[in-house]
Amino acid sequence: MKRALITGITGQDGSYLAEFLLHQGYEVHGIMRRASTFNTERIDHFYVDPHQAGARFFLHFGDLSDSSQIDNLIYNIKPQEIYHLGAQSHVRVSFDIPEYTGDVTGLGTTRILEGIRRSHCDARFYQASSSEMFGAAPPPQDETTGFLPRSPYAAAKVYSYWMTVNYREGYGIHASNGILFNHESPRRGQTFVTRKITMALARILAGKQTHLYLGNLDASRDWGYAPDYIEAMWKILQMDNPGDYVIATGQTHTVRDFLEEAFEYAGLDPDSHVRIDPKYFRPTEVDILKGDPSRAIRELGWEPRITFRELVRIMVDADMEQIGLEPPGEGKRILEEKKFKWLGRP
Ligand code: NAP
Ligand code: F7E
Repeated sequence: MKRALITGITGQDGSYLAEFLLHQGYEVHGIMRRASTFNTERIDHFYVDPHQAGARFFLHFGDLSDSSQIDNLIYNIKPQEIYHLGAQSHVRVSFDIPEYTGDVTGLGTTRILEGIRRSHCDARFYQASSSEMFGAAPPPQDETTGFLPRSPYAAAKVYSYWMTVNYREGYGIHASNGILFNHESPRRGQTFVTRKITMALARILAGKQTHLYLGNLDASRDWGYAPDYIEAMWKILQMDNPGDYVIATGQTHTVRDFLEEAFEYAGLDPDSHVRIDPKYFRPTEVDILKGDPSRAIRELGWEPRITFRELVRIMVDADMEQIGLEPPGEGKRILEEKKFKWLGRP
């Protein structure tokens, strides 16, 4: 039985990946912060008592700022695959806490890579690199595009990207970067713009909120569906040789497009409810991201299955249902059709 170790297990991607790997027959170990005891909502539905016979899911306390515990966990668990997804992942917040972001999102990666090197463990390593690293580089962005980071978050991810490449080339570690463009879902954190929109929409429909305050509506992002992208992470680590892959849909839409698509689907007029608040603007913005996933399609045999329009419907349906409303239902139907067999709940 293969053993995987996941950092960021309580996050959007960590929760989906754990579910996917358990479905593939893996033993899954996740690292969570002490504070995450109260933030296990995304993994509660597949948590089983680790003392139960045949249990394959184990949680361990740890923090990316604490190398001794990371070393212990890697040494004791001896995983065959490590998916490093933990990070201070919010771009806007990284301007407020740049030093912390550098420590956790940047140096945290080095702590894991050093743990692998020092323990002589032959784990394959996946680094959660980001399209934010491209920053101001004109689209379309692929594996050959130079990085022009536009935030402390992006700069920390560029550092982690290069540390991953250096440990691969210097020490022969099977270390890969998945350069993932924005991917969203009903499990997306509530302060990222897509989820902020779909949650506010549901709350407005339920009469719990009247207005939604947003920042720059003109930014364009290449938005995909998180469970699609989780499968790409796994495929990257199954390759005989490590490498770096752009994972994207190849389509780009503005924040305004997302807003209008969501409100129209739910039968509301955004102009009556949306207001602009300058506090959500960033000191430096990434204007447009549009990935070229040709290499992943060619070498990994990976392709996104959910379109932008479908993603919006999946997210609106889920948030309406969560607040106790009857959703239009197209999103639920799309998920049933596309059959992500390993998905316990959206
Ligand atoms: P997320 O929902 O924000 O999850 C981040 C995870 O990291 C959470 O489990 C969080 O734990 C954990 N974490 C934060 N600080 C930590 C620390 N000091 N020590 C240990 N764990 C810590 O992020 P996501 O959307 O799943 O993204 C996963 C990874 O992919 C991140 O590295 C992100 O930067 C990167 N990425 C995301 C996207 C995207 O569009 N989603 C695109 C490209 C790359 P708590 O629950 O305790 O907060
Ligand atoms: O912003 C604009 C904002 O915070 C998207 C992370 O997962 O993806 C994510 O980073 C756009 C930006 O995601 C609001 O200015 C307008 O242009 O949802 P976001 P992000 O910054 O693209 C990348 C790939 C990652 O790696 C990151 O970890 O939307 N925007 N109004 C707003 N954004 C937010 N959050 N809130 C607003 O009110």
